[in-house]
Amino acid sequence: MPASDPAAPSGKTLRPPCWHLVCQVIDNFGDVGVLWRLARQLRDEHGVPVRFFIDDADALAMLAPEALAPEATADASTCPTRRAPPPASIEIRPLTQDAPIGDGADVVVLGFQVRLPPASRRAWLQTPTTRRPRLIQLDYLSAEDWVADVHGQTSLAPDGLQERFFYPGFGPRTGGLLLEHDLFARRDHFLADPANRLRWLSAHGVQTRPDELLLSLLCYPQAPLTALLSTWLAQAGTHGKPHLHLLAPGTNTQRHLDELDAWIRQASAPTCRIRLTRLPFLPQTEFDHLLWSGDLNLVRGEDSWIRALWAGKPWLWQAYPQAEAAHLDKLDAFLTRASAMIAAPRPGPHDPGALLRWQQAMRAWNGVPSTPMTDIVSWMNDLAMAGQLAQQLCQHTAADSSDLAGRLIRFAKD
Ligand code: TRH
Repeated sequence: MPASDPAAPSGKTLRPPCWHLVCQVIDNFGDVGVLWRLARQLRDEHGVPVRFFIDDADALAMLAPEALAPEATADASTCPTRRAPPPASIEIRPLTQDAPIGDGADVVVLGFQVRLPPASRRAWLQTPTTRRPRLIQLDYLSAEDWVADVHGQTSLAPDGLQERFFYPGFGPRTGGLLLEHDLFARRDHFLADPANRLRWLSAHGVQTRPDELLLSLLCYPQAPLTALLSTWLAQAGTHGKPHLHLLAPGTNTQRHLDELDAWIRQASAPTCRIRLTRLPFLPQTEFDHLLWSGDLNLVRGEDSWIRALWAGKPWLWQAYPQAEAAHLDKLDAFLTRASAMIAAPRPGPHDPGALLRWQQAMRAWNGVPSTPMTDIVSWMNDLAMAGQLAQQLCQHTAADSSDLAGRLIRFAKD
């Protein structure tokens, strides 16, 4: 595993540092979603050639159909070289026990606690220390305080394998959050003309009716969806705007969605004021458009959470359910951080009531005991204020916590 020498003698072509990203799909789409987004940003904004090792090509194919085009998977024994132009590339490789991870790489990013396969580990240990690629463990996102304490720590295994831990997070002492440099410009351009939204929705099979409130939904089966809808129908269903729910597909949510569909047809017909549309699985590059099109977005996990935050529309997040309700600590940590950000003396209107309603709605959506569904309905009843709050949160978070890819590159050079 000879690591490359990007600092070639003067007069020779300099090869930009080559990165290997290693992705094991544990469940759903968060692991591949985060790593693929990172790979794209490294390539597009930093000109870094990437080799992407993944154990589940089908998951990647759904998220990024273009990634598995023949040129992306063509065999190559060295890291792709970048000349300007053409731009750097992302090559896809299967993640197997003998995958040549680290071979020719300057940096290896292991996603979400993946272990380096034994063959790569042996090769790494046999390489002279000065020529070893840097090994970085990219961990899960959390808003908890301990993240700033562990971010950047090194672990040295008894056999000499050394890894550094990179923790995404909120605030300057963490790894930050993924945010493309042009995301807000693209979002604002899309939102500037309402025709963009209608065009995008119709291109994805969604027919809206005038005055309908669009709610996009990506959630885990534990989400109290039918309870929320009954409460909404009981409290506000006969007045106010009718709903169109855009249901994003997710392997775990299919049964849930079938039940919901049946429930809506049975419970509220013929006066039903909720329509459902099942969306096809969108390429990741289209997922933001869904969130920009929603009047409110219900998201989950890790990547869609942050995309909803950047969309600046009213949103609720469902934390990935964990044993012993550990996810509720994560939710609390985020809500506490959000309060601090909103309360900090910065320009813009500040309505403590809106913050409180949003926090209560978020708790109810995550099943915190003794939080009634009416808390979500109250939040939904003032979407103008919820939108203002969402925009403030987006701006403050971007100022404090972007941009993960740039921070990761500096971290790797460190
Ligand atoms: O899918 P998620 O629930 O993913 C995860 C996993 O459960 C993982 O194990 C866990 O550790 C992590 O959450 C916290 O939710 P997430 O993170 O929002 O990922 C979804 C990704 O899929 C995101 O990148 C957006 C993308 N996506 C599309 O591109 N198109 C689609 O149509 C949909 C529904 C999602």
